[in-house]
Amino acid sequence: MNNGMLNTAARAARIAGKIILRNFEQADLDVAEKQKNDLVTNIDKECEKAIFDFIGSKYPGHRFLGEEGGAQETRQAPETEAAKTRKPGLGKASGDHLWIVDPIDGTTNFVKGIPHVAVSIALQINGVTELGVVYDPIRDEMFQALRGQGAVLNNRRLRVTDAMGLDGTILATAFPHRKRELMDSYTAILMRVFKECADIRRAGTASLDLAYVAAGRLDGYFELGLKPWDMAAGELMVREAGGIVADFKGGNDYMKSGSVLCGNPKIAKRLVALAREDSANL
Ligand code: 2AM
Ligand code: CA
Repeated sequence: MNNGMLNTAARAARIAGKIILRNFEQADLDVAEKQKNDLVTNIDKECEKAIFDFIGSKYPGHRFLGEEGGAQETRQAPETEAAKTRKPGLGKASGDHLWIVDPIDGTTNFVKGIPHVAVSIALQINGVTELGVVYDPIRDEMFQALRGQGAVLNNRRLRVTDAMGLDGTILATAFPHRKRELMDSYTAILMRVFKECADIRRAGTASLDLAYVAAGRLDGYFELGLKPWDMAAGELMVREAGGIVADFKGGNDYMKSGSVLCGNPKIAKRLVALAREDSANL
């Protein structure tokens, strides 16, 4: 892993960001429902292709997991001429590089013309997230994280807040719109949390919720039913900004379970304490 890969991720995110801006609030969007209450547009697909093509041209042989490419499906990057003629045994086999991409996080916001969307790109090497970028094209904010080297927003170093407990904090969350059967557990947790904090935001773009926690704009965040592409980049960002990311039981299983909470160590600990009781099926 190197800064070149982080730069590639950021450049790919800007390419997608331009496509998003060009199509924001345009009337001719082609909107389809992937499943109930889960939208995809022709622009999500165009952005994903642009990201895959750009990264694939730099790193042939890397694999991709994109929201619009199907959850189970990974795609081989298009091979360059150089890669086709490369002799076996030369260079490191690169099948262990997996780019996890959400081309438009906040598609529902995008469709409704709500200016709160992001491009999220992470790279895992041998299953470890090494870098993440979350790009907000509307505000031109580029959040970037490199494992072990911190997180930045447009070159400013990020740090989670120093809240000592939930009292006075502003948190973010989202309703389990993809998993409505979890609504009762979720509501129970939400009410316990709300009693202790100052207020809660629900903005609809998970990657930005995570990036905002990293940036200290929010004190914490919790949500369930997330997919890997919603959180892969943002969760690294929170950790690199000094935060803790956990599942609702306090473990590390959030990428698999989709239940995630975060904040500084004190906030994360308190959120786990409030979530644990209802976390049996989360
Ligand atoms: P998406 O736009 O990439 O699908 C987690 O909340 C994620 O679910 C969000 O980052 C967003 O990702 C999607 N999402 C948020 N609110 C939603 C809603 N009301 N309906 C459908 N998808 C939503
Ligand atoms: Ca998306």
